[in-house]
Amino acid sequence: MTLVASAAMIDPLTRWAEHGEKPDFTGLLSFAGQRYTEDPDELAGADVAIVGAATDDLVSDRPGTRFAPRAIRAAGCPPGRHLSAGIDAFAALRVVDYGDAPVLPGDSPGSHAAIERTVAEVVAAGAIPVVLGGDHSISEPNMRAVAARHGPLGLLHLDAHADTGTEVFGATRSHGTVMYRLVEQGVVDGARYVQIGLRGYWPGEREFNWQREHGITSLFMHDVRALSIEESVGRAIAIVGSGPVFLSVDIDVLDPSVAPGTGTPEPGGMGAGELLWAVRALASALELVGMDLVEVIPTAVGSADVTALIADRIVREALTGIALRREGSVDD
Ligand SMILES: [Mn+2]
Repeated sequence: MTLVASAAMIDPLTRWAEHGEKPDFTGLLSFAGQRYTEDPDELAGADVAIVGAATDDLVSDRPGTRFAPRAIRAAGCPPGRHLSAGIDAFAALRVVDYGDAPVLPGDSPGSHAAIERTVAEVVAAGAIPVVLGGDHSISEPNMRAVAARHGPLGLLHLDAHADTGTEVFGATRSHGTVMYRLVEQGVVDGARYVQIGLRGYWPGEREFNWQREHGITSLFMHDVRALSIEESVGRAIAIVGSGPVFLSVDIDVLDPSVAPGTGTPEPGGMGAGELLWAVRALASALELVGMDLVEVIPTAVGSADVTALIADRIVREALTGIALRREGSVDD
């Protein structure tokens, strides 16, 4: 007799239900212990679906973000009430872990197509896709799938790097060209695109001139220090305005002392408290239609990994912000 896989949804918390809580280290590895399915029909009624995009073929420096979706899930903890925001996002929202897109090592066009198809299934169900990268190039299929439904997107891009190169070492498809491509394709509206946290030595005048021509706003890390994170986020919200917005968080916006597990680290970045607050505030103030969190390279297994741990918390702040917004309250 052959066992046939059923498409039923699995709730990893069920076996521990009588105890009220599942220990972090055991049970099916799903984001925050949420229900897991790979069946698009089971997405009906979901508010948010987590998708892994475990591919890193297009990086310009250190690889390893293919290991991040599993590591971020392993770094998680069960749901609970946010002590500052006063809400449990997992009680307020129906969050489903939709598994990983069927990526293939060494085939970045095939992997990107798989990510676009998987995210399109989430979007078709009316849920917000939250995609765990992967290198930053995965934002291209992710945002293309979201924009196919919502039209040109506003973009909040938190990153040490602008990612608006036309090529990196001659490659036009790269984690360093993704935002250039998305604006040129009309997926992102330059006038509603704000970058926060840029620093270091790249890109150059040519790229920044192109950004100015497209009305893109850059809040450099030195601007964030001078203005405060609160004022920076306030300005970004005013520029992006109403209408569909995508939030793209590159973990390297954080200082490498906070999140050392990333491919192109740049000293002088944000602190954890600043970024976690910013993500929640943005998600509660804006009409978020999609998100990704990219460039996490796990350096240890499970909750021992400091970078995967903060990656989990970044997604939780976004979910808490979305839950606050649906309740009608804005985080300040
Ligand atoms: Mn990036």
